[in-house]
Amino acid sequence: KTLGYMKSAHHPKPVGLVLQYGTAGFRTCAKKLDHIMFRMGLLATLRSKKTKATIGVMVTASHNPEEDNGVKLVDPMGEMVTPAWEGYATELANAEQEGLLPTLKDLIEREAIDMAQEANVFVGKDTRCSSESLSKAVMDGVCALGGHYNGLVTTPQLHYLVCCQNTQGRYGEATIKGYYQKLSQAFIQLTKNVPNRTDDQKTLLVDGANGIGALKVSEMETYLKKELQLSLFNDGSSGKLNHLCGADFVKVQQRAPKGVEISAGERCCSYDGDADRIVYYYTDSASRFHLLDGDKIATLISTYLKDLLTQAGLDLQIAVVQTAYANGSSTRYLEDVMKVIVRCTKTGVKHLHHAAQEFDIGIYFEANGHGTVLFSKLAEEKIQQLARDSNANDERKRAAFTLHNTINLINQTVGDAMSDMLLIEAVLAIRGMTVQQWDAIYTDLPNRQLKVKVADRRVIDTTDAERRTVRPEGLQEAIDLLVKKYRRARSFVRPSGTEDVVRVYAEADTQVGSVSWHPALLLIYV
Ligand code: 16G
Ligand code: ZN
Repeated sequence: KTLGYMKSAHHPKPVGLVLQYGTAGFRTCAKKLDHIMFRMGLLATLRSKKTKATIGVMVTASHNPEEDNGVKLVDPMGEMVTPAWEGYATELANAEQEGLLPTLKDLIEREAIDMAQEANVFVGKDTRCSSESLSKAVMDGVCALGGHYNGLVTTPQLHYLVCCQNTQGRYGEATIKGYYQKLSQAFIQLTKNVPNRTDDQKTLLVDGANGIGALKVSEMETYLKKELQLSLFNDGSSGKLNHLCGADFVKVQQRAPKGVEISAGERCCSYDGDADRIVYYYTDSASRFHLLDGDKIATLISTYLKDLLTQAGLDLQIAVVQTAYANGSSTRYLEDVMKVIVRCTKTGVKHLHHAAQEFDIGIYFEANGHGTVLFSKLAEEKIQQLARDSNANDERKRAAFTLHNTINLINQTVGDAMSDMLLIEAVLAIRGMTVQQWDAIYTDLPNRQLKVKVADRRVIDTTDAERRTVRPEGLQEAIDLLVKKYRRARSFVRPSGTEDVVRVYAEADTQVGSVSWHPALLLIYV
């Protein structure tokens, strides 16, 4: 009763419907999600009692179409919920109506949850039509005493709020205003002494994907005191969410979004539907489109941080974490030219985040534009110490201050389009770089991404961070044979974690090479 379980009859589960807590939580067409939302409210309450901390629940389907929705849980430090609880989420979601109470009881017993413990849950939602009623369904599941309805927030804002709440304000003030203040102050500190910042450098075009990011970035703009001036497109006033716009569209289609008036050479960026991804781009004077994706962002940021560490004379280890989708040129540049450690993990933020935590400074980005930088406790302490050290010379101290402000500008809980945007803008300003110069750091290998519908995508099993298949037999050998024919070629096949499809990726040093293997090949094996 204390769980608000009694309301479950208002949120009945369609008999036989089975859903899984996947890479990004539950995600499907919004109509199927009411009972899932209610049950995630219940589960978040239990997780809160178990951890004795505030837990987050975000209602969004990110870059998916407007008709879809989804939900994911946020753990106390603002990170993704642990794998064991992902399993509980799936169990709870799939229990038929009469099995719900026994499943809950079983879970409470297994985790030895003290039901007298107070609970606190932060609930946020994106701008989808369905998010209104679905977030209310979550609140119905949250124990009436312990819920806080945050309303419209970006996904990274919710992660930030949860983290602040559980660290007694050490990470920042647990309000949206606190978020804007923290980021904008750091940005202004970083850019205020940059000589000769031109108007061009202060202006940026933003494609808000007609989503929550558009709403929130215009709220933030006033805090930036004209140090960055945004021309906002796809602000949600007329266009449809993620439709022909947004970071996912731009990355996959490799072309500019609809609704953005872009002139040659202008710097633009696109957010996705919940503002946890960002990609940059521009068109050149020959109207050619240039994309600066997560790999280019990771390279820019690591160059910047590496130089600052050198200036500060700090011996801290830097690593970049990527996935199989990282362009081969970026990996080569990072390893051979920059000489930083590069790690590759499976797709999905939680895997990258986890790997990045192993280093003093872990920069992680998926090629699709989701990413952030993590600083270890030790790294933060060393930087603070140097900034306060009266014996250190000016150059070292200045570098330490810059690092300190950079840390404040970064949302370390999760990839954040608004925070990443400010960081990139600050780096370009400090280094006096144009978007073209940034783009020229290395040249992407031509690449293509396709999806193929197969009878059962689960027959494909991968290894080596999804770069090779082990099943079905013969598939990897067939890919190897084709890839061998081209220079710097690479190709892989993996089952999607969010859609019922198989994804195919290929790259090579020529366009001809990169498309030469036809995804229909897959159908012979699958
Ligand atoms: C989700 C993941 C993203 C990943 C994408 C891949 C999170 C928060 N988001 O959007 O990191 O790149 O799924 O989807 O983890 P796929 O498995 O369908 O290719
Ligand atoms: Zn997203």
